[in-house]
Amino acid sequence: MSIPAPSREGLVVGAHGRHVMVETPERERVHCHTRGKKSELVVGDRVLWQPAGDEGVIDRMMPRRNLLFRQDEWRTKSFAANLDQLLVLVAGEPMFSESQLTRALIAAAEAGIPSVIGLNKTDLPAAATARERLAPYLRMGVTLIELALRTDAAASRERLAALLKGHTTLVLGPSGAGKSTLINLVVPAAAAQVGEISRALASGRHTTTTTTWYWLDDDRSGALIDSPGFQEFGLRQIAPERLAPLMPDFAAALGECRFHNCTHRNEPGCGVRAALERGEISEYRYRIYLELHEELSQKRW
Ligand SMILES: Nc1nc2c(ncn2[C@@H]2O[C@H](COP(=O)(O)OP(=O)(O)O)[C@@H](O)[C@H]2O)c(=O)[nH]1
Ligand SMILES: [Mg+2]
Ligand SMILES: [Zn+2]
Repeated sequence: MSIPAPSREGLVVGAHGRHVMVETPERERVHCHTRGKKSELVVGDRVLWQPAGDEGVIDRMMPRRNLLFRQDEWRTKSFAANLDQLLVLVAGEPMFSESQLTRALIAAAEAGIPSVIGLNKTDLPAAATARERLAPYLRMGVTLIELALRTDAAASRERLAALLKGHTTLVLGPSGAGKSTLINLVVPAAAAQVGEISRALASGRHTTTTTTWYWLDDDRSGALIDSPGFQEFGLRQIAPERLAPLMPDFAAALGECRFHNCTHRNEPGCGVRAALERGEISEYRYRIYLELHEELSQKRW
């Protein structure tokens, strides 16, 4: 009678279908498979696995601390699990979409993950407009760090080091904001780290289309996760009445609403609308709220 080998611990640093790259506490990387047809595993997951020849088989996933995901009408897409923080990287050129930024912040708030906004390309004139657009976010307590990743690399690296040290950080942002520049600036041998995973998982030539884990240094005292999918940021997982509590500027005004089930659209005695009148909630944020409320109130299938 053979005794089953004890399970070993591991961290998911790459996932592609049923193929999962697991890193062991001894820093070995093992190509693992999941038993089922589909894998729920995402980068950042902790797992128990068993060796099977040169490769491994996943036994199970450890409980998650959190999971950041997006959900549209048709499907759910996960970014990563067990995150300490989200860094949303934006720029004035190309000018970021405030709606996308808001969606990311709401999804992170729902998942219980703190967010930081990084404004890149502060060397460009368009940064002034970007700063104005970001003012409401600063007022509501979001941390903003200013960066010029290409033109002032040294100062940017220093600011990022303080933010990233000892944490697992997911970086999201629109195309062109400077995510690749950021990763190449703070991750030693970034190309090598991603190459190794994508070769093993055969996840295609387009390495940026998959979520990637990067250690910040040899001590593994922190990690960055680069993930695509900022564009279509569906929030269907959130009930419409959960929206306002997840938006800090709205949440601050909720106590003033006359009706406890106020939707903040046209009810009398609405604290949110009063805050809007007083300029404490920006018109743009209010418009995004109405849009999202409408979107999330549509029939679910
Ligand atoms: N002017 C300026 N350009 C930058 C800065 N950082 C990155 N870029 C440029 O912005 C473009 C997009 O950067 P990239 O890192 O590829 O963005 P990604 O699409 O988010 O990965 C590249 O041409 C970069 O050289 C910066 O601080 N200032
Ligand atoms: Mg890129
Ligand atoms: Zn209200």
